[in-house]
Amino acid sequence: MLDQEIGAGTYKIIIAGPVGAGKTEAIRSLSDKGVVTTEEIASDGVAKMKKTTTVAMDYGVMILESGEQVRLYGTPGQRRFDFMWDILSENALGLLLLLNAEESDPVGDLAYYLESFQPLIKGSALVVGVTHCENAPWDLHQRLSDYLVNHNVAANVSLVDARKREQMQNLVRSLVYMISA
Ligand SMILES: Nc1nc2c(ncn2[C@@H]2O[C@H](COP(=O)(O)OP(=O)(O)OP(=O)(O)O)[C@@H](O)[C@H]2O)c(=O)[nH]1
Ligand SMILES: [Mg+2]
Repeated sequence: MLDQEIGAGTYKIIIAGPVGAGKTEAIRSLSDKGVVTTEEIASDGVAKMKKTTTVAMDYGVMILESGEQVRLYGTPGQRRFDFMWDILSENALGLLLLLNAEESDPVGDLAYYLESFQPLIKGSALVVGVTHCENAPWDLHQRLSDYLVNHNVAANVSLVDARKREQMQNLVRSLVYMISA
């Protein structure tokens, strides 16, 4: 796979979350090298939401100020491709979970992804970014943070826009900081 030669000075992190949360967009914003995407024309319910959807993975590389590389692996949001989640998670050091504030139940989505990625989260670090926040309910950030605290998960929640490179860089930097702490 693409992570064959992972060694000192490289971090592998996973970007996961529901359809349309902005995982592919985040990798495009973050990557300092050409990105690999596997986007196909969306069908079924997803087509109502957006034109294309990730069917296998996204890949990009962010270079830190230290020269270290962060290899970014984006998962497909659609649950019918969830077999890719475990495959991509192998040897990963952290999870950047993107939630979409415009979904009907972002706290339910958080619960679902904590459960689905439990093996990765248990042995690594987690940060949560909430996208599409323009019209988010005022208490969404608090409800997500409370859920994490109540379930003994150490992770920060940030409101972000996946199209904004600097905001996404800050999320990745905080994840790398947690990994190396
Ligand atoms: N308004 C707004 N649009 C965003 C934000 N983040 C991402 N988008 C847009 O949302 C759309 C969907 O983003 P994608 O990156 O394709 O979503 P994805 O998470 O990869 O979705 P799947 O591959 O289907 O799982 C794109 O048009 C993005 O530009 C945000 O914070 N605000
Ligand atoms: Mg995608």
